[in-house]
Amino acid sequence: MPLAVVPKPVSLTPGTGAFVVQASTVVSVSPSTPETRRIAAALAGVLGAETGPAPAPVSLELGGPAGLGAEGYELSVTRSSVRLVANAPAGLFYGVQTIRQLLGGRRIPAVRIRDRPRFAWRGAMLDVARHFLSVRDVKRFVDLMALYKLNRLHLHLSDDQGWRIAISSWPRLATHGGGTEVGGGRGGYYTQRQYSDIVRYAAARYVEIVPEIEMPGHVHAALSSYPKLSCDGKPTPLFTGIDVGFSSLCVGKAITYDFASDVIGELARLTPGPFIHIGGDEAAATKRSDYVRFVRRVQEIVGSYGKRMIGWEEIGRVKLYASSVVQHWNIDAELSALSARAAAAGSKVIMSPADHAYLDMKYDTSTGLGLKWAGYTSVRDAYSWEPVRQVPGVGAESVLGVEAPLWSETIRGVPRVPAADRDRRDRLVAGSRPELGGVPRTARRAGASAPLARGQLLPVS
Ligand code: TNX
Repeated sequence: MPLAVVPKPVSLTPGTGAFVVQASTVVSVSPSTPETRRIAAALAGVLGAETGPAPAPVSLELGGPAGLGAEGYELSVTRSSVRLVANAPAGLFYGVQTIRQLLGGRRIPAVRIRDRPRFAWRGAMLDVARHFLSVRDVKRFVDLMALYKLNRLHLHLSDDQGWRIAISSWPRLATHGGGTEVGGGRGGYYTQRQYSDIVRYAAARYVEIVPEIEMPGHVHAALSSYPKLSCDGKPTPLFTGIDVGFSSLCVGKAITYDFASDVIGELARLTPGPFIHIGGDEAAATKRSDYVRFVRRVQEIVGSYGKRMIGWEEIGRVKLYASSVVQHWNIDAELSALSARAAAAGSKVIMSPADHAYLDMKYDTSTGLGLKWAGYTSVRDAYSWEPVRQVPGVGAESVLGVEAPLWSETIRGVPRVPAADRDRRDRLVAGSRPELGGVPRTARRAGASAPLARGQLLPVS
């Protein structure tokens, strides 16, 4: 069987035999810094080995060819040694993830791997608005992202059904707006302390958190919390269905911009990464001219806090800063053209085509969970698409990377994925084909992968 490393490394040459980890095996790292020691300790934890001084049979080293970049690595496994070289700690970390994927029992098959990512942005998205996910579930997801070398976790923190992050200046957003979810469950929200805990946990795994607050549509939970944000000002109950496109902030009211600025300001302070995602999709209840006016204003607000704005591709209707980023998702050519428009004006594009990258699309007619509005998506469809040939006019120079969104209308927590679906996915994982190019159905695979099933989390402190 070929060695299954996902995503496919730049080069992989199998050797003969395997390195067998012994109880006495030592993992060394040089230079030894707090950051590199953490990575070495994580590997030692995975192998059931100890860390110790160089030279050791398993060695991690900073140095090596500059061509590896900040996230690349070279791994050489023989019967007698495992040597991992990278230019920067992130590269060592990713090399360790490759070792985790190669490890079978105590054996690491002999191999030479040279690897560096094709895309800077390797994302996944969790919709914690439609169904809330606990901090622990989010951390488990981060661990699985790390296993597949993903480095951006986009959190969809608000939608019609729920508001999931505490905002001190508008407390009812979370206390009222976080009070339920699709189907009428309890919902929930993250305190700012919990959000910061997620940010730190992710950072230790080289994953940057990208927070999204939806505007000007997908805002029913906010309007129900503060009716003055709507044009008619009338109180409304929370919403637990799955319709879209019916709610809008009142673009003509001054208070709308106080709200946007307060929320974005608090999130910007809590988020070390450079991006704030403002949603911007499916604003069917907002007049087109209002939409353009609103997003332009919000772009200025995001900039005033020193952050860069990301929005779903509908924001391509607006004159964007070159630093703003557009996220392609539509399967409709006319809407996709908005990404091309933004790219032509200098913005970068994240590729999340719904018919390839959406983790909530069913595999086929027998899939229990998920939706099918973008069609059924097999693992092959999800793995073998070409990100720089998705949208005419959005070529390699404009593609920042790829992201797989997991919308949660039908998803209620990671552990509750039915066993039948899990088994099916385990088989798919077992049969995975590293020689296929493109982008893996990462989180789908990840959700089923052995490390989660065994309950093994990545031991990075
Ligand atoms: C479209 S993708 C949406 C979401 C839904 C998703 C379900 C996007 C920007 N909007 O509101 O959850 O489809 O697949």
